[in-house]
Amino acid sequence: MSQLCRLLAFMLAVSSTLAACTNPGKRRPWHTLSNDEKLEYIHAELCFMQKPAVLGLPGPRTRFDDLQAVHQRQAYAVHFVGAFLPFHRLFVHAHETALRTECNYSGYQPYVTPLPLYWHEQPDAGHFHTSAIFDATYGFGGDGDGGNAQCLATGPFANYANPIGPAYALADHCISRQITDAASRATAAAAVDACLAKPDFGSAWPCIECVPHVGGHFGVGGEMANGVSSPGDPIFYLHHAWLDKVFWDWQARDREERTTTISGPNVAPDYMPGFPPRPDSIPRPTGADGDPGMTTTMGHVLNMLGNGPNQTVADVMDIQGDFLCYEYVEP
Ligand SMILES: *[C@@H]1O[C@H](CO)[C@@H](O)[C@H](O)[C@H]1NC(C)=O
Ligand SMILES: *[C@@H]1O[C@H](CO)[C@@H](O)[C@H](O)[C@H]1NC(C)=O
Ligand SMILES: [Cu+2]
Repeated sequence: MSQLCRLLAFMLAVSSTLAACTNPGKRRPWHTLSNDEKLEYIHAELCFMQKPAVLGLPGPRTRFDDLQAVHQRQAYAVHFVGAFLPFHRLFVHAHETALRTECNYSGYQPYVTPLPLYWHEQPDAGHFHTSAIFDATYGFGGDGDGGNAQCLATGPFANYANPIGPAYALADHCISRQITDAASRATAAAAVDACLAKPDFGSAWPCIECVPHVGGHFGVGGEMANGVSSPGDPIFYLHHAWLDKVFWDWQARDREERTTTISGPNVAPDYMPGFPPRPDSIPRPTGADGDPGMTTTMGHVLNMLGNGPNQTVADVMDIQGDFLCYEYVEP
């Protein structure tokens, strides 16, 4: 190699080092936050629930609704497929970025205050009812009110008029919950650890999706039990940040291999348990979006329907890469 080439190679190495993630934001478990920090997060979410929608999708009034609509319209493209975990990683990141950039949420300041943003569910498994996350003052509010609609009775989100859902409907309704302790058992440490022990993506992903993922959704119940409109309950984002930690904990056991490979189908089955049937107004995903065939690849496009640029699976496989830069603080 000539002297010039050596110099160029050196400069490239330095610049890619500079571009990489050197100071990751910290996602902390909810229960370790002070009351003031909890309120700061809730206020940012309430702000997000007042910002006018910008994506031009059918239904949304606010930015909060915008993101829910992205999930509603993409439900058949991002569940029961290989891209389930990468898409939800990007989706949680989009929400967190929006709170920070659109609502001045200062929790995300990697160099100052760590980012409080996941619900450590294992200790609450089997008794979600008693979790501090459902505190009416310093949390997400409690259970549904017991009426047919299971509207939130207490807490900061009790009066939100949500125009997206349930499922594919576009009609104002309350945020609902129906906390179900038995279903929440699937979030237990033993269930999570069984997924962490899986040897490859093709077995780890369905384990995470079908066990702790389902446990949290049905453990909270109401809107969260609806696979299509579940981001209508703001607790969705803390549940999915936790699942993202589970995914990352699994990836970190063999980081090189598990951030560079993916598998699984790219088209969901027509029948998906927990998901209402797809109406004709939602196009059937064709799947091979960036993939050469019917298997999810690193080039698979994660479509955010205009909420920021699309990313590929490869962009989000490493949470400390060129695009994402955060880490999880252990509980
Ligand atoms: C965020 O901070 C900026 C600058 O201080 C301010 O102009 C803006 O109104 C704030 N936005 C919200 C939603 O608080
Ligand atoms: C995102 O991906 C979808 C599907 O490939 C495409 O139709 C859309 O134009 C893309 N959006 C952006 C902003 O690139
Ligand atoms: Cu989802």
